[in-house]
Amino acid sequence: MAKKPAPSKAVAKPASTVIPSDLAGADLPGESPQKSSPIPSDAAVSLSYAETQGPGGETRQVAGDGIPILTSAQGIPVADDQNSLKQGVRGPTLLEDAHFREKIFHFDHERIPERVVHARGYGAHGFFELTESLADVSRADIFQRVGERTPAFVRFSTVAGSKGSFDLARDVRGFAVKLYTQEGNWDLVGNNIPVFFIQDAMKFPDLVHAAKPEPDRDFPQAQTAHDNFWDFVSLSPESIHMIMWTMSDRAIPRSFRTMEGFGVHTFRLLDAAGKSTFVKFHWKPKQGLQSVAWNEAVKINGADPDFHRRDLWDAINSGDFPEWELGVQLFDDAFADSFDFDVLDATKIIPEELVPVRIVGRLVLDRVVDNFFAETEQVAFCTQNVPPGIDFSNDPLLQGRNFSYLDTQIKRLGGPNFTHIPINAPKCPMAHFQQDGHMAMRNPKGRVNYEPNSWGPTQGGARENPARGFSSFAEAADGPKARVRSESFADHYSQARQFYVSQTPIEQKHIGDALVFELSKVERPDIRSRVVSHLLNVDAGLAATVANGLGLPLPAAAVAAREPIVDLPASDKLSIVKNGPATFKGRKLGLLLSDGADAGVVKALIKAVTAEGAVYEVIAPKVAGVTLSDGTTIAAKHKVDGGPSVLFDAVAVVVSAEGAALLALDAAAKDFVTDAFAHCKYIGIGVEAQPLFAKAGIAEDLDEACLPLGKAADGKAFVEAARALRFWPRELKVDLDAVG
Ligand code: HDD
Repeated sequence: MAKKPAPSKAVAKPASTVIPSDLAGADLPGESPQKSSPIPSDAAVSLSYAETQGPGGETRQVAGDGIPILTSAQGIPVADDQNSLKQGVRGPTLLEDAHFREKIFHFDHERIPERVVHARGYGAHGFFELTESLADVSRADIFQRVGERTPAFVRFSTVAGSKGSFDLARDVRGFAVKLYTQEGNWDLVGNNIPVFFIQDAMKFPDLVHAAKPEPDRDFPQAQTAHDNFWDFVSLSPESIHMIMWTMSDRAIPRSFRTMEGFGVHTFRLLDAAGKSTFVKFHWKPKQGLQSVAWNEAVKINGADPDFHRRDLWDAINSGDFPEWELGVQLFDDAFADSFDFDVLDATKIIPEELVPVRIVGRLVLDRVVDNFFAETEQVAFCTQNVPPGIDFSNDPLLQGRNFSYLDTQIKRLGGPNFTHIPINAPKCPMAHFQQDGHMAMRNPKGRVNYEPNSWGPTQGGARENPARGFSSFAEAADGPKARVRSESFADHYSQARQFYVSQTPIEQKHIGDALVFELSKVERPDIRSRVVSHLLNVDAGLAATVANGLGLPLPAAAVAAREPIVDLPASDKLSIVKNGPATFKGRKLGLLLSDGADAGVVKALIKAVTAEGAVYEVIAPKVAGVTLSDGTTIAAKHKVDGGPSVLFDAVAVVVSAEGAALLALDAAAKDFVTDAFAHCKYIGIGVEAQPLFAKAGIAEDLDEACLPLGKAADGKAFVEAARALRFWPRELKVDLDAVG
């Protein structure tokens, strides 16, 4: 039994309020205790306390000493937030303790259900600016006035992992954009891949069940490298085109900022007369496309599971605002009828060579969220949110989504009033007669809550407007009611092949490597073999590589529902490498330093990196930093084992002879250089750094992407070389799969 405290302690107030004396009463940012007079004119109340504003502009009660007073959610000032109310010093806690009960009750309810897919996401605010009018084809207000800006919120996400999973999963990325237009919210809920796994929404629960952790064991988390996923794929040939994309480096992007976004489905634009033009939406990153290497992704997940969200947060906060162009592919019925595939089939693209992408605007993300939960977690995207001038096609995947998203938001956010949450509320005027329900925050005022009514425009409220209101394309539909898949959806391999042949050799190698990696995690040989049987319909070389990588006899090709077209032309736009950036701007250099490092070289390198519009982070034996050869000190961002090279686009090692000898003893420092080398990065090497490379075992292998940093001028040359981002020819020397 615990010892009874001495009586003197029992009566004294325990010293449990731990505000350091030097902070008590300090003016924290945004909390200046100046008095304001917010008393509404209709409330002749005299306050017994002063008021001040918190960081979000919220009013706070202020004590005589100027410190804001903690209150309960009911506004009742709190005397003690450290101890629950007890009967006797060591007695039971009392049910009467309203402050305790409120605090714990609220905490117990802090979580809402995570999204069933796309649970892990990260959002930011920005704007869309129209750069070319689409008034010729759409009456949508957002497309009318060049130069006009529309507020936007974007949420990027992975698909399969839970909310607490890691950013560099091999996965599709969500690219969901909410545009607060003057005629209502437009949600373009897309992905970073322009096709999808399935053609009919009926299959979505099966796809997602198969991809998520297996239900009995609840693993593997956030990965498709397991039997259930590949079993589903091997039995669903419609997914093979998407598989080519997810096994490519598109599924391991360097950053949200270096991904494309796609609306995926064919939508319609409608002009004022109701004339329809088909459209596909594209977001093209100004930063260029870039991905990481798979071995690197695996290590990033351990070193910094928040790699992508941190990258976006840092870029926006440093003023390096990511930007995408909005492109549209416009086409009419005649094109749709002549195209080799069905434009309603979400497993198909329309190559840009056939229908060029017309750039009509730009999306800029320039503000991080104030609060992750309030904004990123509570944002509710719904594919059915489209303003007048935009409409759906009959894509059966899109049609199913239009039901699913509203349903899921009601489940997730707990009721029909999720549009009252600021992140979801339109920024244009609204008027309707919907009312009540959980958490209703703005029921319409007045007596009239129905229409038609005869109370006149002021009291009676808003009226429908056939001219301005949303109208659907007057599409005629006929035919027997049936559960069918159109014959025009039957080709599953031709565009998979087109994607594969559009890749550079290194990208093709990565697709083969990814398939071998994933299928090597599949326990059942028959599933592995069935996947290869589909690959044979895509590309014989790829199928042979994968079969060889698995040590598997080549099976017979799967029977194709429709004979694949094998000579679709390659499309350069499908390659990441061919659409990479031209500069090192927005990238990050990892600079490994030691005490005594050559100050001239370090300073010149930093200057060159900064001039390029890139950033750098210093890695050092101690996080306090290093003292350079000229006596200047420079702070480090990471201690060596906390800043592995996988976190950087390129690395440089500038150390003194003693520093090199010290680091050569350290496994993390050796990993730093061997990983940078294995991941085909550009490496800058100071003159004294050689012993580290020698001890790491790569001194003999250094190639033309390992550049000397001997004099100040070398810094600029190094940064210019690193614009190429990766030196892929090296991979053929550092990877068994390249030779095996
Ligand atoms: Fe979905 C979320 C994208 C097919 C059902 N989906 C969700 C998000 C994105 C996509 C980006 C996350 C939105 C956010 O950040 O909050 N989904 C797609 C794309 C698809 C697709 C590009 C195919 C072209 N989705 C799809 C189908 C269904 C769903 C066929 C169901 C019939 N998707 C959902 C959902 C989610 C969702 C269950 C989970 C959370 C949410 O909606 O808000 O309703």
